[in-house]
Amino acid sequence: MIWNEEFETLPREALEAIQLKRLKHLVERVYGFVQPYRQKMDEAGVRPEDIKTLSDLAKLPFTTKDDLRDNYPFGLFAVPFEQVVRVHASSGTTGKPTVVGYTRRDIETWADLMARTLSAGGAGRGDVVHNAYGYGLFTGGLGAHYGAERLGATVVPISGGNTKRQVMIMQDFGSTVLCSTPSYALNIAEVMEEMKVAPESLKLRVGFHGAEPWSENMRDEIEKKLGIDALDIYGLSEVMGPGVACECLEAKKGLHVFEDCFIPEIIDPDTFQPLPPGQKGELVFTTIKKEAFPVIRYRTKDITRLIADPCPCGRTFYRIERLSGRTDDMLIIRGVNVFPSQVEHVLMGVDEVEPHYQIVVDRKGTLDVMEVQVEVNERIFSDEVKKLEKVSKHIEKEIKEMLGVSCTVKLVEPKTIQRSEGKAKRVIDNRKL
Ligand code: DLL
Repeated sequence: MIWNEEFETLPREALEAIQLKRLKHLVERVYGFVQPYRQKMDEAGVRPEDIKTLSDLAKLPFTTKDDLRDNYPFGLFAVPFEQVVRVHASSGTTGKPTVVGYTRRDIETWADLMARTLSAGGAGRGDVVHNAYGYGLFTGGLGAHYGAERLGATVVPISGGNTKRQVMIMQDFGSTVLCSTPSYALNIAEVMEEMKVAPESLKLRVGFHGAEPWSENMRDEIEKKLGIDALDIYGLSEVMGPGVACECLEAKKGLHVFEDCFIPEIIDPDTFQPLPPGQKGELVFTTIKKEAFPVIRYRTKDITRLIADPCPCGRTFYRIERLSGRTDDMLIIRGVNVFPSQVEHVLMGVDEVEPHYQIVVDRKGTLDVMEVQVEVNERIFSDEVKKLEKVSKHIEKEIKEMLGVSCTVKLVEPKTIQRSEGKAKRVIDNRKL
């Protein structure tokens, strides 16, 4: 079902006219109100009136996570602060998170985009939406929540964790729609098996899964084990949260980008030149409808390609192919974004260890596990085991507090972690998706 027929099936020409109008308005507003954007545009020698066609977008400077860090927490907001009714945050690259804001109208737009997303999988009034995305600063929980309410569906705001109870609630409440990360969907399926709950005894029909990389194999497994259609949904906090792009039930191939709100570009990550549909590169977004926290040419670091072919569902929005990796070293562990530099930041604050470390990620069953191996310094190496244990527990606690994800810390002997001969290999990711 198409939630917003008028916009989602716009002929290309009409869509591009709307995009251009919104883009011009955005650039003017941001140039006038947000000093760091003005400065970057001045440095690049481009003024709002230089944006005459959509291809002029390429004249504008990129925005990166570093810009967000440099203007932490609210320096890139584009409305007076009293108009901001909500903030969310995601992982920054070091100690501070990346903060984003929403006006009342942004929240409305977001709810509408999530209603479009859920509609694309056939959800609507009368559905019971089991929302297992985390509630809080993470955009997943509240994003899906507002979208489901906008549809007129019944939301169960269960958030993550306590999986046995989740299964019981899905059974008792007759949940028909599941919103969760793909790995958590598999976790639920596994717990159902343990509890001897057959998928047929649930009313689940469709799942909306995203926030982390997954594969067609994982889709098959989720669909088989839960007896549902599993759809890929994509988004990022800096651009909106979930509700940036979604698959449709008809094609289940590629995610429609809500192009009336976000202009996607694919760039070559080395030359920064825009690439045509079909070519793989880094995904870049300009938000043309957001008020509080618009971004211009935001480099997502996600790798995909644009699909311009028509889709059987009737939506005219271009699609992006399932995400196939990142150009940076960000990891997603149990749905939480983790930068090795954040781990390093924690380790630098601990006297007993050296800045030589490695992060080993694995998947045990359906759960991601992270081990941080770090060298202790000579001074404490010969200390008793008890003291070493205290150090590793302390680091585990610090990492949990800073990153919001648990890990085990393994202290290793001085000079045992392989030294780099160039770029240090900080991460060994053994997960097979
Ligand atoms: O993960 C928003 C979201 C919530 C999307 C719920 C979908 C469902 P962030 O925490 O800012 O926002 O993380 C954004 O997660 O740049 C991608 O690298 C990754 N990501 C999100 N969706 C997908 C997906 C939310 N479907 C980062 N496939 C993005 C692969 C995804 N990676």
